Amino acid sequence: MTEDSHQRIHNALDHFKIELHSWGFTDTGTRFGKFLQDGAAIDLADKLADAGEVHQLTGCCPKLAAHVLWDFQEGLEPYEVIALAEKHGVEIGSINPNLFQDQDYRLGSLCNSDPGIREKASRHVIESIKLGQAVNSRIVSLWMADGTNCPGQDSIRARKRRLETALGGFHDALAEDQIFLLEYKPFEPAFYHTDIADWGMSYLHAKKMGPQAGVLVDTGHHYQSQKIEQIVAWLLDEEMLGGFHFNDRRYADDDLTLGSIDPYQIFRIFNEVHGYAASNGGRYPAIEYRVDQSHNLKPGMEAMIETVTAAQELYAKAALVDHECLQKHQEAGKVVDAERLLKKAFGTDVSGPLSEWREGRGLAPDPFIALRKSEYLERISSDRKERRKKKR
Ligand code: PSV
Ligand code: MN
Repeated sequence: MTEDSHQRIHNALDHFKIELHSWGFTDTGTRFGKFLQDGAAIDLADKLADAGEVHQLTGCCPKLAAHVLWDFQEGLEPYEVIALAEKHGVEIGSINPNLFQDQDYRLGSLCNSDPGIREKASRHVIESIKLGQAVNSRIVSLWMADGTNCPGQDSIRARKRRLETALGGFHDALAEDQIFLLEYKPFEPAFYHTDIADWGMSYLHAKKMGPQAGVLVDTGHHYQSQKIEQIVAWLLDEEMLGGFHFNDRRYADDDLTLGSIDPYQIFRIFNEVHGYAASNGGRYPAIEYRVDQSHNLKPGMEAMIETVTAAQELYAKAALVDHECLQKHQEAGKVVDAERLLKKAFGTDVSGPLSEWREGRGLAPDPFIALRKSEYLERISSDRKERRKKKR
């Protein structure tokens, strides 16, 4: 590998930070049930400890995303949450309001035809924005389960307008340094229509909200065979790409480990990001990268490190594409040469420069092996098993 390639990889890794998700360290499952693990996190302190350990091993995960109703119900004051995060060497990342669990939301939250329920949902989002400010988080990330299950159930246009009104109010509540990310998803739990079903709907709502709103692309939230990199390219070109949720999928929103099914898809997405920088004088877009997976069978810690290292590897490979050369091939109509440039970068073994980058920061060359060698997994398994026993 040339010196230039090494440098490209190191430069890319220097700015590539990945936020972890608190629920990735807990027991999760499907609607058919959960398989419990001794080492699964019990409370926010455990989740922060796990995140801190992943950050220590990888050097690139300084923040933990929190889901308001799943993480902040322990009577902890915001200053205590900040102190707890600090103790584990991380910060609170995106704040995720929860508009899908309450019985009142059977027919929707912000899109519900009942003004009282819309008001309740709006209040929760505003409180989440304030909570974010109190715990020094810069990001509010909203996904809504709103939608309908049968044709005719509600007016799609009326729901769109109800949502638009609510979102405008959220933008007004943001602090100057806060951003609001709007996530889309085509189906589930609503199975006829979803109120924010695709990137275009997210884009339109975010655009109308104001300059601090952007679109969040969850890599699992697309129909089969959709070209996510095209969506990413368009959002980048419109300066509207706010963030990613990383996971992989085979059928629907499967929440599998990033790159475990189609790593080339993730590479092509990252290629668009590097391409944007190449055509903007080296300026990278301000994107919030985050994991959003369901580790149903894998131990959360191991799955998290696998994900982070897979993301780094694919980001590094994509950094190898020479965009000046690519542009020349594209303009000359050299179809095969252009594609070969991408394939060559994807096929490059980047493990050497990755290990060197880690060693340069005093980290172990392979975080996964370092985790297995450490006593952390045994310690959390026996400690949390005991605490669960006592709780019963
Ligand atoms: C919805 O499927 C989603 O992707 C949203 O980001 C939620 O907040 C998250 O999953 C919950 O797991
Ligand atoms: Mn998501």
